[in-house]
Amino acid sequence: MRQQNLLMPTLREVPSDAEAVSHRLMLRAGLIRPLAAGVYTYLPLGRRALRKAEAIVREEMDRIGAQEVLLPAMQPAELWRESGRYGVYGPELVRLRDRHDREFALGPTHEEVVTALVRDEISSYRKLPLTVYQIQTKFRDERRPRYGLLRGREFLMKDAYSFDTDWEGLDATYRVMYEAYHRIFTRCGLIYRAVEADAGAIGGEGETHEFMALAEIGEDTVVACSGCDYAANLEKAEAAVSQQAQAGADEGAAPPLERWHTPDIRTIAQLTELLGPEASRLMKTLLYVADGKPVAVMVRGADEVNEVKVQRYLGAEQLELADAETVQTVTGAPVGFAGPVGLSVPLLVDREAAALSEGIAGANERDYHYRHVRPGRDFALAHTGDFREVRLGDRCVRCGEPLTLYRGIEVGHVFKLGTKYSTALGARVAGVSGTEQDVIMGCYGIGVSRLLSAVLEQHHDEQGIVWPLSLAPFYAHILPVSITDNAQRELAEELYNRLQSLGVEALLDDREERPGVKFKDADLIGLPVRLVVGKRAGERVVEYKERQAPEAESLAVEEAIRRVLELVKPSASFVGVK
Ligand code: 9G3
Repeated sequence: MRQQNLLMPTLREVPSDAEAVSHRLMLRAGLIRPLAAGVYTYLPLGRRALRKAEAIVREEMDRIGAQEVLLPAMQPAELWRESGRYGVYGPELVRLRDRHDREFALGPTHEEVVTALVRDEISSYRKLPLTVYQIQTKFRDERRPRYGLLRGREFLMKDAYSFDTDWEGLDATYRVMYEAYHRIFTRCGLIYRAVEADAGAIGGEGETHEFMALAEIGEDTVVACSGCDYAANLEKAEAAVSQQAQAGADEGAAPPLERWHTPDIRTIAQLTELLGPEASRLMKTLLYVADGKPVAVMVRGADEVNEVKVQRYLGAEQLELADAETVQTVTGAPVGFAGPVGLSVPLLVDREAAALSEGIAGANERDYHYRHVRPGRDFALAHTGDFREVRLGDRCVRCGEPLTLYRGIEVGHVFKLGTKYSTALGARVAGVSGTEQDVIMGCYGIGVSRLLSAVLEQHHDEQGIVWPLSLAPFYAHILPVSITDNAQRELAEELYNRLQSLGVEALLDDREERPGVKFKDADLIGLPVRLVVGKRAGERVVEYKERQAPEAESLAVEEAIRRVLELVKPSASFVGVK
């Protein structure tokens, strides 16, 4: 490709509304342009990199025998009504009416569509197991699209769906898909972790894992053990129970409950300040509304409530913090004085808080707390469990070693769905014995466009993008220092033609620009290797520099070509995999 013609509008200035480094780089290097919030145009460089990511995904899906299909984006609302999800998703589900006023959704995912396909086309167990996949644009009207392709409203996803006749079959399919995901993310040059996850609204009856690319900008938090391979999304992660909680509340009698006048002490911080070392005995009670019903959750003062764990325990569809008015109504006191004693709503107590022999808690009365609150004596321990958020300093539930926490970008998510959709939509097969049975499903997603952003979050430096070979839009960047110098232009053209004919995708910077501009742009778009044709063109000597090498090397053009092939060939041919 000749750069003079290439549609690659680079920017010197960093767009102010782009907070993520990958978003800034994609805008500056001319990979994407915004059309609307969370809606992007892929310019040639961005499209080429996206195609490389697709090719890797496609190859690994084909390798495990998944069959590529292309499902419609326009989905009849009836399907979503049959699955019961039409009402579950609010404004995030893009809805439209066709010319006959029939209701449709623009597909955010395709469980309903693909289950209906299997229902209509497959009736015998002999056709199973079956896995189909697509690489297709999804629509989710995010309230706050941000960080460029990291959270868009229209994005590219590979979504696969598996259909088995029994759970053992699903377990096998899941494992094969899981391994394929490892190959995909490794080939994309990502640093990532597979973590145990929470199935969230998709439901499903089995395990689920997320593939998290490590990046500070990531919206997810990963908990990983330093001593074993335990790793989980913070939403689901659990820590070892503390010694004290293991020992259980010591049976020693606690002093009697004592009301304590605490005028205008409303926050845990103020209480912690006031209590000094006694703050370790703080009992923090928060009021929530779960599917419209108030519920209280108590954790120790220094802990945070893990709302996903609470929601899962309650089996609630919706869970949100109670507003001030509800707190007043339920506890009889304004926010800041809620406590477990005398509560009229269900109380979930984290096992670490339940293990306190005595504690300080709100008295459910303005300006009053209780001291010497004893779990089990002063309030019932009807619901104790793991309701706290894991935090730094906790120990691994498996091996007891310290846990570490870091930010991650969810680039993949695999689920064992079970029969949630096949039962709802009637996808059944006649089993071996002729009995009808609902097919057992799994679903497996990769955010292909999000993957590009995750790669750039991990592969850049001060000067710009540093493409991993596998995703680079071009491999070799040929820069004649002066395009008006005949010797330089001719040698650059020769290099360009020879590399192209050797199957190395090359970009020739044939612009009449100052050398400094060419070098800056080359560093910004970050192709793997740069070949500069300068003053020594007459001797057929060029400068060879890999994007991350500190220095360039002067090489005879034949040697330079050999080095490019050595660097690029193994990854340039997708067809054969070693
Ligand atoms: C919706 C809307 C947003 C959604 C969903 C449905 C996420 C929804 C979960 C999944 C599960 C898997 C197959 C590929 C891998 C992920 N956001 N999910 O179901 F209507 Cl508006 O998509 N689907």
